[in-house]
Amino acid sequence: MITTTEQHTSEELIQMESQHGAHNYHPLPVVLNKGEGVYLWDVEGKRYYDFLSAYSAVNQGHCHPKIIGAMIDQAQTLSLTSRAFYNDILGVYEKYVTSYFGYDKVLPMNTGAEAVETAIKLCRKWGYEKRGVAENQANIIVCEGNFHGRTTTIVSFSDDPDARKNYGPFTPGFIRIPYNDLDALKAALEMDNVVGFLVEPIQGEAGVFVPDAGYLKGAFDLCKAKNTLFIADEVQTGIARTGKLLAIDHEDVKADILILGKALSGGNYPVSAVLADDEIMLVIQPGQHGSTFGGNPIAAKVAIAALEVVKDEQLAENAMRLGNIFRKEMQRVIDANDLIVSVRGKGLLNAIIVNDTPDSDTAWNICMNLMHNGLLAKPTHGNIIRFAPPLVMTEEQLMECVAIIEKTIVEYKK
Ligand code: IF1
Repeated sequence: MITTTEQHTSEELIQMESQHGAHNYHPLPVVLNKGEGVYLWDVEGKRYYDFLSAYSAVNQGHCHPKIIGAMIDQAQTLSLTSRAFYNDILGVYEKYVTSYFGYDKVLPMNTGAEAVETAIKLCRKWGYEKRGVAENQANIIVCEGNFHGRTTTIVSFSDDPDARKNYGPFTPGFIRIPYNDLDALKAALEMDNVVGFLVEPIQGEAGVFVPDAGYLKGAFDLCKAKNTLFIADEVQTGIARTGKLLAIDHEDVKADILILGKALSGGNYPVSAVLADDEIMLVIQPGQHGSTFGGNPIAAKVAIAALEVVKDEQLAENAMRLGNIFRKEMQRVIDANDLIVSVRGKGLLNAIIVNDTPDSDTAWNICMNLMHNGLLAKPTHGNIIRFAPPLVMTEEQLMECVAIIEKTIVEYKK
């Protein structure tokens, strides 16, 4: 009889997941039971550096005491009222987060995909009610290689076969163009009924594709010229990850609709948000959108604490400084080894490109060896390994991680 309090080995726990859980992931064979700051521990007590940060959700480090404290306090006081009634924390959070990012209003949701869906609905509704687009004719431009979540509408405009195969029929109303191509965007903006452009400032899942300098500003200006909403999906690139509070801050772009998630709670609770000014946000009136947990008291309290940590501990500045050191060190390793072709990224959102085909298992094998050497990372697509440690990392810890990566690359045997 298995009880939840018994100690289990990694193998037992992996087998339990295989037997009782859906097979929608293929995790690295490590079973974690503790996290603190930049460190994770497995059930056998081995310590690792976390170089994924739960896909940039744990920017503030695992189990940050200030955030956990806020969560415990609120959980012991009032966890959920639903939006059928008011409570004493949501308004305080809404005032805090709209001032923090510079918008009139916020629509609170839970997951990143829910926030993306909310932004799509908001943009379409704005198109019909403010731009006079004929009903059901709105188009939103998206990019090849996009990742915005996994709902049926979102995968409708994905070009990743794994993300969309056999999930049809798909939602219409999306135009896909090449990423980092202003001419393609300019042409698409000439099409009928285009109401928005949804874009990741850096394409995370596609392999940390950093667009050319000026792309985001150029795209924003093209959208403004055509009275089209610029929608920034900062679920992964936001909250100081790329060395600025938002990745679009690198080009002084203010999105018409801003989408946040993941590290908005420091990875401690599902919290996402859509921010916009009144002219856009107020097209949604009572009864026209919602969520049971959206904006709940725990989410609100946790998000305030998580955002305070970003400022108090200057996480954007740290990410900028350590990111520059990391890419310089990786380039030194690349110049001395054929196994890795290049490194790219911004702040502490980086990736290395492995010198093998995308369908090879070399990137996976390197991650397995990194795991044995005490660092956890995972390939994105094929031959690309994403490196995204918590932003609370010190330079000394970063240099230890560089040494682990270098040792793993130097010692790698095919
Ligand atoms: C998985 C990827 C990353 C996101 C952007 C919205 C969402 C995500 C830019 C949706 C979520 C997560 C989803 C998770 C793994 C991870 C991921 F590999 F899937 F693509 F980070 F790159 N916009 N990304 O990156 O947010 O609904 O998940 O809260 O699905 O495996 P969510």
